[in-house]
Amino acid sequence: MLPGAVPWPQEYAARYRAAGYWRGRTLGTLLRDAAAEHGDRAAVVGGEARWTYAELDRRADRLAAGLRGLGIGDRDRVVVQLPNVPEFLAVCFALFRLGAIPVFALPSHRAAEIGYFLEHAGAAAYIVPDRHAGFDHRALARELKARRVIVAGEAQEFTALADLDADPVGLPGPDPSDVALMQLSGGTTGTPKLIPRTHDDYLYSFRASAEICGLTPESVYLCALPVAHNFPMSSPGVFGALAAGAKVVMAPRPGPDAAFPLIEREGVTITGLVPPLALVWMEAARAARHDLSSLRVLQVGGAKFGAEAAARVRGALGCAVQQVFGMAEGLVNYTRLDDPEDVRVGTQGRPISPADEVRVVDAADRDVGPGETGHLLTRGPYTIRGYYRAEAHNAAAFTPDGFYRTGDVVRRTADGHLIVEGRTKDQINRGGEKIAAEEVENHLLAHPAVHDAAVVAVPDALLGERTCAVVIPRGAPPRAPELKAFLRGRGIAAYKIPDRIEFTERFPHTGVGKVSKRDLRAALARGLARGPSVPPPR
Ligand code: AMP
Ligand code: DBH
Repeated sequence: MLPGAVPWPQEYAARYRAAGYWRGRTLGTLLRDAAAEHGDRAAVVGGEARWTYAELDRRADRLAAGLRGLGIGDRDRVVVQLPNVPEFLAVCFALFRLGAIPVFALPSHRAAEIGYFLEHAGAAAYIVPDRHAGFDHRALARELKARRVIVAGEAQEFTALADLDADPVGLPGPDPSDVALMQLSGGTTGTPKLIPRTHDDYLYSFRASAEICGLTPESVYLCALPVAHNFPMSSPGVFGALAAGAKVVMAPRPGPDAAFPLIEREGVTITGLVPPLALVWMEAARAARHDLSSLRVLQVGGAKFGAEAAARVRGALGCAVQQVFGMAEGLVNYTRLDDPEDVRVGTQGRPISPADEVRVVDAADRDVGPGETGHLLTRGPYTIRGYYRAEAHNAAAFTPDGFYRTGDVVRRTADGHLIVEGRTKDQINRGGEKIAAEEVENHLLAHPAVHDAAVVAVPDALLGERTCAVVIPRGAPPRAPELKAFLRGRGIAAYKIPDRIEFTERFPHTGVGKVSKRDLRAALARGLARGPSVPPPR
């Protein structure tokens, strides 16, 4: 196991192998097998490219040889920050075959996040597009003085991905029980956490997901969300689609303008969206000039999709809704396509695996009864036992017997379906994008006119939640736009910039003297927004 990753205890590993969940295969061989079976069929479509399975397999091999020529090899971490392009898949499979470990950054991440990933992962290389969504990723690479920058596109002084093309070489391939890739956690602390997923566990999660979602070689999966997210990557996502011999269509943007024409042209059968996008799609479909009739399943997850909205999917888009409640740490719940209407609309589903252990507990970790609300703990064949290089944090984020404390508050129905009721983690879920309050607070505290800061969620009709930063100024309060510009200057992703900034003279406190975010949210709801001279109501 990669040093810094936490393995499953022997007895659990043995159990998961014996049950056939872990099959001792690597992600690199998945594509090899698929190419042998579906060689001439389309594997991925994006931009001008349309690659068959044989073509994707060949490109992965040639790129692996090229990367090896650069000195990238077994267990090297490589930060991959690519948008939804076919090259993303070639890069992934090349790295998997080398035993190198992609660390998946989002295209929206900037200097603060990328600098941290490069450093914390001890990255050997950084793979970027030239420009994406108006941003020059080479300039960021330059600013960060990243080692071995590889550019998909115009490389300038860096290495062009297209030039990493060499005759395939025999590679021993990694150990299936070792780390294959790292996902990012939305996190709750000052720094994002890296989630090490093994070949065995990740393969199982998306193979089983593909089965639950009914994927076949005739399916067409539209990757609408940024592919680096765990949801479009593995639930069942692009990897699950490839495991099923289906076709992956890469959408450059998730909005109806880009997605609807692709659905019509490629005959898309399934896609996954976060709730705000699902609402936008449903609205746009009323006036759509495109034929969406190929669509069979709309998956919605990342944040809670309300029952009223879920009930409208069939009428608006002519397809079934599937709720997905997952986490990059592992556990994924799905409503099944043949579940009764009340389950598909009113719950967030049940786990993938019979071996997923789910506990709903009270504050003292005692199990609560069916239908009662409590904290969700989980352990299983594809849920990590620890974050990468985070020993102290792991001690709090996992129970001594290895259950992951999800920070979600749920209710479990008598027949085992989960309903998400809220969360205890100090995080904002902004339409599926997770924001750790502490991370943004730390950046705010770096401003000379900020004495203290607390970042909380405020309800929002479209996004579900938006972020509000409440600031106690030091002296004259700075202007809100100036604070936002300051945060952008700190190099954080745009989705973490608070939507709203309010000033106050003091925070409400809990009994033990911590800032009471619950009271702060309530104060905001009552209209804290009256300027810096008004203390929060008691
Ligand atoms: P992360 O750990 O950053 O991958 O984020 C996973 C978290 O997203 C979960 O623990 C939930 O808080 C939230 N989440 C994901 N899907 C749903 C859903 N369908 N309903 C409610 N919350 C969700
Ligand atoms: O929000 C998530 O992280 C998520 C949602 C749905 C996820 O990781 C997943 C499915 O796999």
